Amino acid sequence: MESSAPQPPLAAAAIQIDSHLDGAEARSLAEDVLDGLTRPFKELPPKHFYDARGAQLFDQICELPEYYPTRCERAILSERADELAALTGAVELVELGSGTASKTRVLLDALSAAGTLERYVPVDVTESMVRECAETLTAEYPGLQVHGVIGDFERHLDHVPPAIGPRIVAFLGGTIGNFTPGSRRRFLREISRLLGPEDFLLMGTDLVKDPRVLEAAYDDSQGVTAEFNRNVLRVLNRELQADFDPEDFDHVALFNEQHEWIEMRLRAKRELIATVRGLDLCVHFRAGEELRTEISAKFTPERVDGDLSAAGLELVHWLTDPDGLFALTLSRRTSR
Ligand code: AVJ
Repeated sequence: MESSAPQPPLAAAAIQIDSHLDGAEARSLAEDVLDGLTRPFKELPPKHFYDARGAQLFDQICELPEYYPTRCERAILSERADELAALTGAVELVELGSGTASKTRVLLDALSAAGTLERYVPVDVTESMVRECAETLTAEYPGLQVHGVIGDFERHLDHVPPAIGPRIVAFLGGTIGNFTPGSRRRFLREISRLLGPEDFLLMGTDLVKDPRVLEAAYDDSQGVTAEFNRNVLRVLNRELQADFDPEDFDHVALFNEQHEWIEMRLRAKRELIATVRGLDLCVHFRAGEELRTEISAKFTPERVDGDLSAAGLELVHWLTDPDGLFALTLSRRTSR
C-alpha cells in the first residue's frame, strides 16, 4: 500500500512517502493485551505508550533534569557529527523511529557541510510526524530528498528503499534497550541486513551506572514519567474499550541489577477488576500486584560489542559523553 501526499510542484520532487499501516497495529495491541494481561506476571510491551499524548509526555521526559540520555546523546552527536560524516562519507541517513527528528538535524547538518547529503529516510509509525518532518526538512535543506516510510521498524524494515550510496542507519535514543536480550540480537541482525559493505549503523545505548541515577531518570520528581507510564492504561481504555482508572496504579521504576535493566511497572493500589470490553476480558489485580510496562536495558561496552558481533556487526567507533553516561556506537557489517 503506497500513497503520496499531494504536494506543491517543487516539493513533489523532493518528497516521497510510503505508508505500510494496514490495521496490524491495532491487532498487535489486542494480541499483546490478551497475551500480557492473562499471564501470572502481567506485562505489556512498551511500544504502546506512544499515542499522541504518550509521544508528548516522552518529549517532556527528554527535558527533565533527571533524564540525561537525550541530552548526553545530543551532546555526543554535536561534538562528533563532523567526524562521523567524514568517516562514513554517507549520502543518506536512514532513521529508525525518527519521531520529531530533533537530533537528526545535527547529523544532517554535518552531512550537508561535508557536501555528501542527498537523502533522508525517516521510518516511524506516526504518520503525522513523518509527513511533518518531510515538509520541514526539505524546506530547511535545499536539494534534500526525503523518502518517508510510515510503518513499524520491527515489521517493515524490508520496505526501506534501496541505498543510493553509502548510508548511515541511525537507531538513536537507547530504544534498543526496550528489546529483551534475545529479540535484541534478532533485531540487530535484521538491521545488519539493511547494510551494504559501505554502510554503517549508528546506535545509541544507555550505559550501566549508579542505580540511584538510573532510578531517578525513570522516576522524576515532577511525576512526568509516572504519567507516561499510566498513559498506557488510557491507550487501552480508548483502543480496546477498557475501564482502567489510571489513578488506581502507582508508578514503579527500579534497576534490576541481575539483568542490568530498568523496569517500569504499574502497581495496583487495591484489589480491582478491570474490564477490557473490546477483548471480552476481565482482568483481576490483587492489591499490590504489578504490571510490567517496560524494560530499558543498560549496557556495558562488552555487552554492546557482544550483541553487535552476534548480529554480524563489528564496532568501528565508540563515542561517549565526558561523564560516560551514554554511548553512541558506529558499526558495520563484519566482512567475510
Ligand atoms: C525511548 C525507550 C529510549 O527507555 O529511556 C523514558 C523510554 N521510558 N522514560 C527509555 C522511556 C521512561 C526511553 N526510550
